[in-house]
Formats: sequence, structure tokens, C-alpha cells
Amino acid sequence: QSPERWWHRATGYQVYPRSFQDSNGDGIGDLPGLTSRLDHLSDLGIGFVWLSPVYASPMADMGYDIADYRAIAPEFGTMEDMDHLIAEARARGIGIVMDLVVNHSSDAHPWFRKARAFRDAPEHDYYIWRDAAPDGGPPDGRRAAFGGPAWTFVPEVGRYYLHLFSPAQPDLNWQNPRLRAEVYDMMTWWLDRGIAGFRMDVISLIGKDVDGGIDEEGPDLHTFLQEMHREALAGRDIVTIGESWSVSLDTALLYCGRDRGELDMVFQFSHIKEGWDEKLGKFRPKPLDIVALKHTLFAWQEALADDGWNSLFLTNHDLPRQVSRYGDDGVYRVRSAKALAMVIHLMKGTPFIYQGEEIGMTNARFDRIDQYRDLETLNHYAEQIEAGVPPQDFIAGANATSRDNSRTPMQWDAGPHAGFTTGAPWIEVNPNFPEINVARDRADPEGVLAFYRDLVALRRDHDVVALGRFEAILPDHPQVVAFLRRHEGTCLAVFVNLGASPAEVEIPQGIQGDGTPLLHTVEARGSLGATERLVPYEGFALLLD
Ligand code: TEU
Ligand code: CA
Repeated sequence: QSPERWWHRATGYQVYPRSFQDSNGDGIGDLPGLTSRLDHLSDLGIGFVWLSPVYASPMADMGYDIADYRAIAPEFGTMEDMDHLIAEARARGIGIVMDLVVNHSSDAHPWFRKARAFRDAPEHDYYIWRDAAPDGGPPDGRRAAFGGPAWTFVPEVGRYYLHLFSPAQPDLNWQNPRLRAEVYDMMTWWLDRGIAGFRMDVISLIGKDVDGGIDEEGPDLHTFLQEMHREALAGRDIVTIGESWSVSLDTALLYCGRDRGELDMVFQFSHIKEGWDEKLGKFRPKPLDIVALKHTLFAWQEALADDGWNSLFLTNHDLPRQVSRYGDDGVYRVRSAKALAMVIHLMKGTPFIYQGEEIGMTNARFDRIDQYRDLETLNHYAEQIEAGVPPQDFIAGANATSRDNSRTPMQWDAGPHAGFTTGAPWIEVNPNFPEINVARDRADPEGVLAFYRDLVALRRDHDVVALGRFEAILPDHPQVVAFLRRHEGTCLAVFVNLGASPAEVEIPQGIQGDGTPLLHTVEARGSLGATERLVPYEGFALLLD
């Protein structure tokens, strides 16, 4: 095992700044708002914040379209506010991890403005241009993630540019060494401001072979990541997490293997994608398959047991609320939120909490398309309605999986707009805020928040939680997730029923006997018999004698 690093014991917390805390009544969360809520994060005990983009941006994709990598969007604040946030966070032992979005920029970036105006400007080659097909149409049939073709024609230069997301997000040409140097400079500039690392947006796309038709994990990916490491990251005590929708058990160690000199860990999505319909995609989710989920999570634990490091999460700003997707956001909301947290936070890796998860926030449940704000949802709605899908069917799917489910404002208290803003929020607050909010949860020793606080502390204080070897047990049990963690003679046993019905488990002989209860969602258990019965969403963990 590699030497211990600070982020091996830390829990990350993702802030989606637009929806976290508004400070000036314009209905949009901002940096001073986030700074004013840092005590909530230090109360939770988290080690670092992954801050979704706050850079200058037209916000076509809510900031994942950057027009100036060295400026803050006015609606989020100023560079002074940013420095203040970094300093105030550091005073609480919290690092700020910036979102690095460099597969593409905004079409409003000065580079792209020049690139699209002049074919002989140096910046033209910072983007990916191809001539029209013989029929005048796009160079090939690539589709963009947010709908439509992945190529857009620019008459001024007589060519098409590539955009794998929206037309407002032109892909950067990583083949150009000047572009790469600009990116590394910018990263160094941010690191020198005292940030704690980067979460790298869709990083597995940067090595693409455009003419060979390979976008994900292309031939130059690891060459570029190694160069980036040498030029911008090496020698700094930071954390780097690369987002990849394609990374697999077979390729993970290429990114985060100890001797690779690339990244510390990846955000991988196999456990997320297996819940989507193969043909109809994310807007038609399949019912939860607990066994498949377990197998995937366990396989990643095993694949990165001796090298690399796992990131652990069930949700983020692109995904539905985890208690709605994997738990029960009705009668068992509190208990199932704890059960899910227990599974994620007691595996080996660095867990990430997405804002609101720590109080068991639920999906949005909008009735009408005009309540949605996300361009992915809106574009797919238009496409699917045109293809004949009844609007109500689409809304039902979006209620389950739209990115806006996790983007409704943070629910702080039972006051107007849940304490998020004094103005009109940019997206509706979930009407369940009088019941589900931070103030109320903080007052409840049995609440979801208290449970998360315990989980974060366990990782910080117990070597077996942070570093212990993972060992799956009962892998085929239809609803109970069970595993052991072992470290220097200590053994932690974890059992969590992710089903809404009672479950019985046969306890392997070697671990039967007494232990010390560590954590539970229903009641403490101090021993393991030959069989144990778990009520719905019951979970318990004990240190075996
Ligand atoms: O997401 C990567 C990505 O591939 C998503 O578009 C994903 O497919 C989709 O959200 C699933 O619904 C990252 C960011 O996390 C996302 O917010 C951005 O929109 C995207 O990159 C483009 O920058
Ligand atoms: Ca604001």
C-alpha cells in the first residue's frame, strides 16, 4: 500500500454553488453564501469541498461552459470572495477542490471568439475543426450528449467545430501543445492561490482520436495526463479526481495506479449506468437491482485493493437524489438514507457527500417541463416529444433521473424558501422543506445529519475504516449488503439491509461471536449469532472481538 495521504481519511463534500446559499437575494447561490455556511461543513467534519464551477460563464450548462478560467462569474461573486472562501475554509481545516473543465470551453471564451472568426488565428487550432462532408453536412454522424449533432458549422471559417456536449461547449484541441501549456499554466495559477486540488470534468475525453472515431479513453489520454502531472501537479500535497463515464475495471489503474504519475482517483459510473435502460437511456431508469449494485461496488473494491484508490458516491449534481433512487423517500426516508450512507462510507476509498444528502433530501417531483432548468432535460424533452413520447411519460422519467432533482436549493430551515434566499430562487425549492431541513435535523440526535457526522468521524478516527482491507461476504444475498474490513488484527463487520422487507442472513462461522457496536440504523448489536434478522433498512456495524 502506498504511503498514507490526507485524503485517505477525509470525506469530500460537493457544493453546487448555484443551489447552496444565496447571500444577496438574487435567488442564486454564491461564494459569500457558501462561506457563511462553512460552519455546517466543519460541524460535519468534512475534509474538503469539491466546488462545482464558479468561473465566468454564460451558464448554458450552469458553469460547465467556462468563458474565463481566471475569473469568477459575477453572479457567484469576485476573486476576493474566492480568496476569502479559501482562507476561511482553511481556517476550519477544509480544502477547496476546484472543478477543472478543460475538455471544452464556452463558445464565449475569447479563444473561441478568435477561433471562429479567423482561420489563421493561433487560437483557431485550440479547437477541433473539420471540413463538411461531401454533401455539405457534418463531417460525421457523432451526436452531442445534450442532443443534436456534435458538429456545428461556422460560415466565417467555412468549417465545422466539434462539441461533444452542447454547441455552447466547443471541445478543446488537446493535440495543440500551446493549448495544453495554457491549461497547465492556469492550473498552476489556481494551485498557487491555495486550493486543495482538482475534480477533472470528463477528463477521459481529452486524448480523443477524432478521425478514428474514438472519443473516450483515446490514444493520447494517458500521455496528456502524465504531462499534466509533471507540469502542474507533481510535488504538491493535493488531491485529484478524474471524472470518467467510460473508465472500467480494466482501465482504472491506468489513471490512478501508484506508479502512473497521473491522478489520485477516478469518479467511475458503472454502478450508476447499470440502472439505466440500455436503449432508452437515463430517462427510463430500471428498478433497483441490489445484487447487481453490490457486485459492481465490490468488484471495484477488489480491483483497487492493492493499488489505486476508490472514490465512493451514489449521487452528484448530474444524478437523482440517492434516497429517492436507491432507498425509500416515503416512510423509510430517514432509515434508508442512513442505510445507504452506511454502505458507501464504510467501504474503502474517499466518500463524497453531495449537498443535501446529509439531511436526506429527495427528488424534485416537478409536474411541468417549465419547472425544469437543466439543458439536458429540456433538450431531451424536445427530442422525445417530437418522437411521439407523451409529455407525462417524459416527466415521469425526468422525475426519476433529471439532473434538476439534485439541483433544487439546499434546505436550511423552515423559513421562506428554506433559508436559501430572500428573493425568488432560480429553481423551485422542494415543497417538503418544512419537514426536511438542516435546522430540524441538527436538533435530532437520531437524524440523518447526526448519522453522517458519525460516519465522517469514524473514517477519521479508525484505521480500519480508512485503511482496512475489504472482504465481501454473502455477495449473492438478494437484499443485504455485507462485508468485512480488516486492519492489523482489527475486524469490522458491516451488514445493511437495502430492502424494504425484513431479511435473514446466515453469519459465516469465523465471525460469529461478540463484538463492540460501532454504528446502527435501528439498534446496536454487540454480537453475531448463526443467523441474524434485519428489519427493513436496518444496518449495523461492529468491531469483532
Ligand atoms: O458530466 C459528464 C457527463 O458525461 C454528463 O453529461 C452525463 O452524461 C450526464 O450528466 C448524465 O445525465 C460532466 C458534468 O458533471 C456535467 O454537469 C456537465 O454537464 C458535463 O460534464 C459537461 O461539462
Ligand atoms: Ca446571489
